[in-house]
Amino acid sequence: MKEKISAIEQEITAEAITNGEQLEQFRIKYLGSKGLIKALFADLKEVPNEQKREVGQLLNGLRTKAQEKFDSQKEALENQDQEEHKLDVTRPGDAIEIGARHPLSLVRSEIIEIFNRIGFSVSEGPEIEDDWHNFSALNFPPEHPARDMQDTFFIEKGEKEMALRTHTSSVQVRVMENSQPPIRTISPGRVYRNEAISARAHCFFHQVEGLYIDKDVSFADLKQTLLYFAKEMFGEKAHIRLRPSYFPFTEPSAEVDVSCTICNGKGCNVCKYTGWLEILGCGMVDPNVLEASNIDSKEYTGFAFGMGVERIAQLKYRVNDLRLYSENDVRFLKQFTGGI
Ligand code: 2U9
Repeated sequence: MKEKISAIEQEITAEAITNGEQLEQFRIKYLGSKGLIKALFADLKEVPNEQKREVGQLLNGLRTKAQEKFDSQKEALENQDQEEHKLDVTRPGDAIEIGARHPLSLVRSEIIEIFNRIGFSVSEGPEIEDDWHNFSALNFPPEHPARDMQDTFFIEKGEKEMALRTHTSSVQVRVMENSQPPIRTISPGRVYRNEAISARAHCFFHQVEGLYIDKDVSFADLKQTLLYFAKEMFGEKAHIRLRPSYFPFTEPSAEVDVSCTICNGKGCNVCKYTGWLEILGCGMVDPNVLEASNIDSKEYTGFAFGMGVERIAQLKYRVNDLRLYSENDVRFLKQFTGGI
């Protein structure tokens, strides 16, 4: 028995432990419930009584030695592990790529800031609209082609037929219904049209529409407001011209061109040698539209305008394909300044 104890003691001293796996094998072999030391303790009953005390002390010493080796090796391995995974703060850091704001978001913010400076607030509203707010309240006759399936995405929502809004004028109808003049607001937002997707058309795009209603609002007020906008957006040298047009919700109506920002009106391939670029539509709010939202058209007049954010961004950044705005190609998105 004494020889066995001595042999195991030497074995323990010689045991090399360099990893967690070996440490566990050591524990099982010597300290486990089916290990060598446990077995020796079981054999103690065979030892003659006069030697029991001495052998028992030797066995206790053996167990302590195995336990101490186990504990010290465990600690050494843990320290080694920590050393290997220590953070080296002197290493050069990994660069984090900084994103860029989407060009439409940049232009939308710029338009909002320009109109905020002259007292226009921002109004928002639902993208799923009823016929009244998208068409009827805006003086669209029942048979107007814009209501057609070709132009509008209709949705069945409960009992009522609804549609994806085709313009943000619907938001302004809601503003008129819920407040009385003076009203001076712009409504930016996404709108939907049932069109085949191409470089020049998309099934959704973004608008900013404006509405100003008060006593004595005139066409001259409209013209000056739009000239201010054009100069702020395209530079001090910008001029505008208005061409007569037609919209159901405004009378009279006009389309607005800005002098070409590339050639300053001399003529180039961007403006197709006309010197002008179309940027928005506008007009005096039709009295029928005021009355439909309970605003007295004898007391109040108003002007309205609408522009496509994609169109303004296209002129500002020379984007020649509308699809680029929604394809999320980082090579395109990285080109616009403005940070996050
Ligand atoms: C109310 C009354 C009238 C908003 C207007 C336009 C003219 C216009 C187009 C520009 C390019 C739409 O994005 S586009 O395709 N818009 O030409 N929008 S006047 O008139 C309103 C708005 C609200 C209550």
